[in-house]
Amino acid sequence: MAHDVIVVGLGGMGSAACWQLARRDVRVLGIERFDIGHQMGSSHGLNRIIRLAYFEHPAYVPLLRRAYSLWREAEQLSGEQLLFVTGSLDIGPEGSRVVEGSLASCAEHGLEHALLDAGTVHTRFPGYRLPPGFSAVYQGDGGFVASERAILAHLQMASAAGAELHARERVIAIEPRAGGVAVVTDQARYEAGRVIVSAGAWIADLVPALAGKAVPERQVLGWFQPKRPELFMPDRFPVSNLLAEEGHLYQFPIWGIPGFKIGVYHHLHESGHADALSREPTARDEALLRSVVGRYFPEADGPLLRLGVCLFTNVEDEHFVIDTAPGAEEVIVASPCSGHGFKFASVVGEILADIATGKTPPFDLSLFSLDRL
Ligand code: PYC
Repeated sequence: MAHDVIVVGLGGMGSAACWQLARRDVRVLGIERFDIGHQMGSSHGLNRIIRLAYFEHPAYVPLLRRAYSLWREAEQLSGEQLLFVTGSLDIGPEGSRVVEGSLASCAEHGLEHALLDAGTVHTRFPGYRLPPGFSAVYQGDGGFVASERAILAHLQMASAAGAELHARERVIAIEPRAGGVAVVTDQARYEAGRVIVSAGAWIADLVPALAGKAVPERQVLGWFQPKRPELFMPDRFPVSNLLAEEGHLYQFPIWGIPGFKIGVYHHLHESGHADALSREPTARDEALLRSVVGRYFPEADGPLLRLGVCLFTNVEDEHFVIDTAPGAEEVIVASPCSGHGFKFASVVGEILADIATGKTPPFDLSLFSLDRL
């Protein structure tokens, strides 16, 4: 066998796994169906939020702490800044699951934070204009990860440590067999001891246990040139997620291009096979984004600079899947992250490398088991 581990899909999780394996002197082959650093999946659009006061569940906080350390280590070793700290706001109507969930994570893990009312948010961060009755949990460690840069940094480090990387090669089948696995692509057949399937929105094509359970969804992102750009710079505008009546919004300060960035989780509920979902933004997409910019971020409501489409891969309870495939310990499954996974890529890569090398990861992963689905 030429390789110990094959990694299928070189997005956030797969690129981190390649690096974590290669640095352990594991013979790793990474295979990507598109180009390295492509725009068809879930990691493009410059950056992704990272936040510690995790409203989704307090069990994510220990993983986040390790993710922060690993992002910093990757920065040191690659010479690229990957993590930008701006503070974060978890915003919603008082008593909503976003605010209460964020407070629960802060309480359980002793995170320094402040609970702010709508007026105080506006005074401290004037780019925000929240309706009365909304509140926000401010946590100073939040910020964003430069997602496209991070994938390239991971792969550069993986390559320097000996990983073999293939792009424009599509995996057609994964065949577990005694003592290993065969990975069949449109170009070749490879044998390895283990395979990590981090194929994002295409994962259900390769892992039968996820068929009908990991469902890709189209998401639209927009960048708008603020009327007052100074209010949307990283030192004055924390990243945030905002549970509003129009949907669950998320936003970033100006970075990379001169625009304030906003998206809406579960945008227009457009789900289907990843190959069938349109990557073309429409006038309807722009209209939805503009309506929420005007309402909650009026000083950002200037000319449109860019629209983009990316994919979430959702499971019913919106928690991750990190597990081995049923009846096939050599097939390690990760990456249907229901749209909130990128920030964890650094630690999930390490966890995947642990599992692939027979080491028990130092985290409780029961929330992420496949059989709960
Ligand atoms: O996890 O903060 C997040 C996020 C924003 C958009 C999608 N996920």
